[in-house]
Amino acid sequence: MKDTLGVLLAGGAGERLFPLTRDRAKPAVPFAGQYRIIDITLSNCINSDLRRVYILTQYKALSLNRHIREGWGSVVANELGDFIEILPPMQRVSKSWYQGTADAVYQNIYSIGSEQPKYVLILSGDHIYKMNYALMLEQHCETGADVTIATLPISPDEVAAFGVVEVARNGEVTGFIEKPRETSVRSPFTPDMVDVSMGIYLFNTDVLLPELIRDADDPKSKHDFGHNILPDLLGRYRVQAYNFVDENKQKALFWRDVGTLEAYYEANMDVAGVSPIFNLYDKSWPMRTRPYQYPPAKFVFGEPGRTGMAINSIVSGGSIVSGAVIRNSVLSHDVRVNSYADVDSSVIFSHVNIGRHCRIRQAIIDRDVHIPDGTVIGYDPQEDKKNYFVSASGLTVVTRDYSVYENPVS
Ligand code: ADQ
Ligand code: ADP
Repeated sequence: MKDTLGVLLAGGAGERLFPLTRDRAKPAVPFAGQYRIIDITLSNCINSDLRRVYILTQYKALSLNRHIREGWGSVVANELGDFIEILPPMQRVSKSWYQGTADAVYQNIYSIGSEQPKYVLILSGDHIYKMNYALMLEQHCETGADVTIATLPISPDEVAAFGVVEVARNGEVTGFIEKPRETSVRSPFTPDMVDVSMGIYLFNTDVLLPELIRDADDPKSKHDFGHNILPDLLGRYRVQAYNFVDENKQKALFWRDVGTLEAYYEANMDVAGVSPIFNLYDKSWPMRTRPYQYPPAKFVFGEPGRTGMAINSIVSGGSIVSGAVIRNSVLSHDVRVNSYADVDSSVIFSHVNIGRHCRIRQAIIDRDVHIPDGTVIGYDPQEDKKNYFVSASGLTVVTRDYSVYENPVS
């Protein structure tokens, strides 16, 4: 891994996570209470002993920058040549903003080249999974590949959101189609499934850099890895698939692109559950984040006879649940939930105050929102639509500007 440089793409607009990405980049969206989504991939890097990582940002990066600087800047020792560092768009190569993912990497080609890595691992900032990239590198070296694409088998109904990878029995990639509406391609390893790209690519540097330059000169290109770079490699280079499956090589390991509100919500519900698929308490694969100096979470009787409690829930430091009941929910730092309130199946960000007698269900409440006493959220979608953002699947999202602060329901 010493010869590998990580390049983490963290600049997408995150439109499908709106309104949570209205004021922040998708990788900076809070996850599982005390983390940000990007912490999961960065933890994978550290756990895999990948110690040189550039993070490419572009969109609303202020809170992401702050998080990386305060949380990750000192995790690796710069004096040893290791770093986890944000590369903001510098417009060194071209005068425009990044056109696509390949352009984002191309525009940082000098910074990448100056590190002289043998391999470059391209990663995304919006995935929830535990992966040892060293195993991918091991396979890459063993097979003598020029490029290795991480893949996993999914159902054919879901291919429209992914790059479909056609793989031969020996693991060689023979076709790549970005986000087709449907496909007749099937996995050679997992019956009736389709191997798709996880958006994780390991390149020999001496293949990546010339390919990026070639793509940059192509006026017809969208400058995107999935649309242009990967399909164009086939036939010219040896491209292998790294199948992200269990030891029996049958079942896909857990991996989620949390780029939609529904996927993001489900991933939070999973970690709060009794037996989560994505276990944060797994000591063999620790998850890191920025250290916060909050006091411990506290649960107190509120009004006489009212027990403050939380079950099947994650409650982060600084929060106080006073005479309220929290079920199946995730609370970030410094949340207050007051007497007679009932919070069920919801994700509550930092510094939220939930007033007395509030009933909140299937909701995501963004940071700093003050919910007045008696507010009901998540029980009547038509009513919720008047004040908040309601997703297609019926999740209610309350953000600062949608706050009921000046428009109490009760
Ligand atoms: P998507 O995730 O839809 O598909 P994209 O929106 O390009 O692809 O995002 C990939 C990553 O790059 C994200 O982390 C995003 O934030 C970041 N990004 C996007 N535009 C960027 C820019 N201009 N500058 C910097 N970063 C940027 C991709 C692949 C599919 C694959 C899925 C798996 O294209 O083939 O199946 O990932 O989720
Ligand atoms: P996060 O919850 O992601 O940490 P921050 O509170 O750090 O978000 O916000 C990131 C930046 O965006 C801050 O400078 C903040 O002032 C700004 N910001 C957040 N919400 C709004 C808003 N509704 N209007 C204008 N600026 C905002």
